[in-house]
Amino acid sequence: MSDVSRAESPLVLIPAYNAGPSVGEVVAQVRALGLPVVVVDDGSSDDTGERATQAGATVLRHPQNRGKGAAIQTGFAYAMRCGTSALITMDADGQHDAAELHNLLAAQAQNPDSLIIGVRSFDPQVMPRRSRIGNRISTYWISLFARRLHHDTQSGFRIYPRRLFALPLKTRRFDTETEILLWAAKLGVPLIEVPIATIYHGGHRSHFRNWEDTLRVIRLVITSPLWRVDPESGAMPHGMTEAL
Ligand SMILES: Nc1nc2c(ncn2[C@@H]2O[C@H](COP(=O)(O)OP(=O)(O)OP(=O)(O)O)[C@@H](O)[C@H]2O)c(=O)[nH]1
Ligand SMILES: [Mg+2]
Repeated sequence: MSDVSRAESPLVLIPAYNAGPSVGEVVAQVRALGLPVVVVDDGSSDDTGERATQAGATVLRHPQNRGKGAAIQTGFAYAMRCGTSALITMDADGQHDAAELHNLLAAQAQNPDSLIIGVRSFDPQVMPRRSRIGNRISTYWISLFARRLHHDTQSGFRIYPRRLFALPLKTRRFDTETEILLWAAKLGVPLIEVPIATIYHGGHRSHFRNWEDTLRVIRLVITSPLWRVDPESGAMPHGMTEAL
């Protein structure tokens, strides 16, 4: 039995959209560590759902594509129903190495109420230019607005503590992971960063739409100072903590 399967088992969530060629392998690697996996198949037109099921995941399906953030929120709702104390997210395209789950889980075991983020290197040797520029700019500005230092704000390899499962999120696409970072900072949820490998496969295909998704993130970040947390109770707006 591996160290991971002996640890308290959080749930692994893999948001997936047309990830048929890679999702089965990702699920199989995580299942081999003894962790439960849920894949949110976000209206894929390929065999993403079938491949994930065959590899041992529970598959939740959106009939139409709603975005990575919407899939993460479906995962949060599922995690709350399961009573899971923490939710791990990994990408479906093989850019996260399941073997590194040990490191993230070790950090989470020592800091169970923290947000754990796998941080990639932005070294030109390992990250393509386009991604490097976007990642550097977003990490700088999001750190400024979050008022704490982040080293990789776009990484999807994370562990979310239960406190973040019911945020009043307004976004649905690639901006959701930023919205969660900003809320975590506002709520004082500690941030722990863990180095991970930077993996770009040959023939890499991104769903990130440069202009559209970047503009969404900018709009979100510049409005974030207006979001309010009740200073007395530390509660989130809309009574969201009652659901926890
Ligand atoms: N559920 C869902 N998942 C998505 C969607 N778009 C992307 N994803 C998943 O989100 C993960 C990251 O998407 P990518 O397109 O690789 O974006 P990225 O990793 O941020 O960008 P790159 O650095 O270019 O790879 C992958 O696991 C995708 O399957 C979507 O519309 N819905
Ligand atoms: Mg990717």
